[in-house]
Amino acid sequence: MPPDPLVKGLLSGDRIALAKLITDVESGSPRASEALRTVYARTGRSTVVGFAGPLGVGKSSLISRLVRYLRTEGLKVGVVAVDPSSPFSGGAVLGDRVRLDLPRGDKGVFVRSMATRGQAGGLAQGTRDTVRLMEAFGMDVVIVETVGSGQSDVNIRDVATTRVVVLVPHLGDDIQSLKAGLFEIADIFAVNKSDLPGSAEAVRHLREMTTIMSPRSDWRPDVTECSALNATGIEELWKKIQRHEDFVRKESSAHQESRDRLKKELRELLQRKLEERLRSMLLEDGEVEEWARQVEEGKIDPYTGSDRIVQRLSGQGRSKTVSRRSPRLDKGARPRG
Ligand SMILES: Nc1nc2c(ncn2[C@@H]2O[C@H](COP(=O)(O)OP(=O)(O)OP(=O)(O)O)[C@@H](O)[C@H]2O)c(=O)[nH]1
Ligand SMILES: [Mg+2]
Repeated sequence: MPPDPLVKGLLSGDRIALAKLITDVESGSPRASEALRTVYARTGRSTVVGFAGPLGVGKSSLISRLVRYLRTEGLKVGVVAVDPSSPFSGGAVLGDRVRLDLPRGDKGVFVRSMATRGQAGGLAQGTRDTVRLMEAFGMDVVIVETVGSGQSDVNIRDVATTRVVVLVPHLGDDIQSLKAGLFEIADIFAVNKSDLPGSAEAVRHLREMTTIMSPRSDWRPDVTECSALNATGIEELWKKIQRHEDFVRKESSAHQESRDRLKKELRELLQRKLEERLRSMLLEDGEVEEWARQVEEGKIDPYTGSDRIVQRLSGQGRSKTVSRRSPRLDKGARPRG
């Protein structure tokens, strides 16, 4: 098959091709999976940074500052803003929430929003795929913004190699309730709004907690202070991100994490593909359809019905031709396998 011109465009830095392929990913078009297969070998080399944290702590503002800083360093940056609560994708509603403040017309930056609706393959997979397309496009850094602390549809652990959890001074009770979840995902804590009082104390408190909490790997979460408002601490944040990226490249515990990420992705993809297969068989396979009907009509119990269907799907008891005619189920008799 000749290579898709869109893929060629993507690899040669055509922004329209990138945008179109992301739309294909969202709609679950077969062209998207083909494109991803083609470019997969070119992915996995960019720095992928996830930003999470409670509502309104300044994630988008901080990302905007970081992107501007990275641009002065000559790095190309992609941003994926994930919003599970928004029903719209790429439209005005999400645009409001993301609020990225970036220079217009900069060809070295590409921003894309993702919402639940319109995600044929699920939000997590849509995010993974979009990150990969941005990597293949040639972005040095890809930043993913998610809401919440990882309990949302997209856990940034699944998509990013370095996870920044953004907090603000005086999170109060929040920090207690979030503690466990946050420590599970954070490689770096960024205490934003350091222009407000209480920042140094929050940093001290978090540092103490990082020494008490048992680490999930050899990495102890780093704590840093910044203000997106005043543009302070941004370079420091980037240095900490790089320090973690160096760690990831060297440590075997981090390699294990990357294996686990791929294992999880494979499981999720398999689940989705098998579900699709099941759905089409429920509609098209006469035998499966008949077992289903027998259950619905109360002629056989759902336990037996589901066992028979699984046997059928896994090829046991498969008849040579798929018949629209049902297996004979005499009333009251146990169906045959
Ligand atoms: N004082 C102060 N305000 C800030 C700072 N950073 C962001 N803000 C303000 O905090 C509010 C929320 O900022 P966003 O960047 O939209 O926060 P967010 O975490 O992306 O918000 P959601 O995506 O809705 O969860 C805005 O009014 C910002 O102007 C900061 O460093 N200092
Ligand atoms: Mg935001």
